[in-house]
Amino acid sequence: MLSSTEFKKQIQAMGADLVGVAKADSPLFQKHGEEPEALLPGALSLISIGVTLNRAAVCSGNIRLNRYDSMCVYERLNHISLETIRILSREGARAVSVSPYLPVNMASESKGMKGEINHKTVAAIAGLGGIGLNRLLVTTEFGPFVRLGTIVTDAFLSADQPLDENPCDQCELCRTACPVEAIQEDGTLDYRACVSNALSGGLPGAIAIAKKFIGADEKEIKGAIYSSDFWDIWQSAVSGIFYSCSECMASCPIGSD
Ligand code: B12
Repeated sequence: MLSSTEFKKQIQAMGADLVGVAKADSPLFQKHGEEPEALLPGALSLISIGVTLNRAAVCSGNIRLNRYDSMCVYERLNHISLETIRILSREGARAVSVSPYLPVNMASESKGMKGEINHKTVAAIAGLGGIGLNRLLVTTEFGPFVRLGTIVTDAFLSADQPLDENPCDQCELCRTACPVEAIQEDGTLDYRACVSNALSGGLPGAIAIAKKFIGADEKEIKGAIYSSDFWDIWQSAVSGIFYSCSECMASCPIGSD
């Protein structure tokens, strides 16, 4: 039988900055459109893991420093998830980890806009932070400067509680900072606006370039192939990191000293 406290310490020792546990049957999952049981029949617990981003890199205004930081953080999350599953397996439990970003379901209904499970929702239920106006998980210690992972297991672990108070104080700096005004007053996100800006180096950018080939002459095709946008998409494809914007995160003052 695993002790939750000891287990969390083990996960922290692997490099996690935040760890929390949510009960798979918490009514909050259903309320926010999540179904842990669909990922692992018999699921009892979800382990939420946060690894901090480097605020200096995210706020640098240099997208390559920002992306490289994310690459490293995702590698750490992958490593922690794999090792956590191995520990659980040795204890006789089953577990699956949900990718921190890709792969996601690209099928027509969600079109890549919905994770296998939403890590922010799991993290909020596991008490890591609250959902901020910027629509990110905002923690007391590090603000939104964390990337998240989730492990679903049939091991019973004692659960943490959601925070009583949301660390986001609705200061609106994220709303003002968003270059495409995607954050609405009521806290909803204009996904279309965010995607076209934040994913210009990803699939939406690739589709925009592919469309330029339709009915184009040789000169226009060459123009598209030799454009910096096309080359950036190639770079994103080989590195696996394609976000071009983090302004809603970079503008958040929470957790800075
Ligand atoms: C699809 C996706 C996107 C989409 C959609 C964004 C979104 N709001 O979900 C796009 C491409 C626009 C996007 C952009 C970004 N993303 Co993104 N994205 C994802 C991905 C792959 C799935 C998220 C998902 O399922 N969304 C579905 C929609 C419906 O969820 P939602 O808008 O958040 O709304 C739900 C919750 O907020 C919840 N909820 C609302 N209030 C409350 C209150 C409580 C108490 C609870 C429990 C739940 C809850 O209910 C809502 C309805 O289901 C996740 C990885 C993952 N598997 O979770 C990363 C992820 C959410 N992205 C992340 C980041 C950092 C970004 C960007 C900053 C880009 C960047 N530089 O990396 C921007 C930020 C945009 C923004 N302000 O939201 C991080 C967030 C980390 C954090 N601290 O929160 C994640 C978790 C990746 C990771 N592993 O860390 N992303």
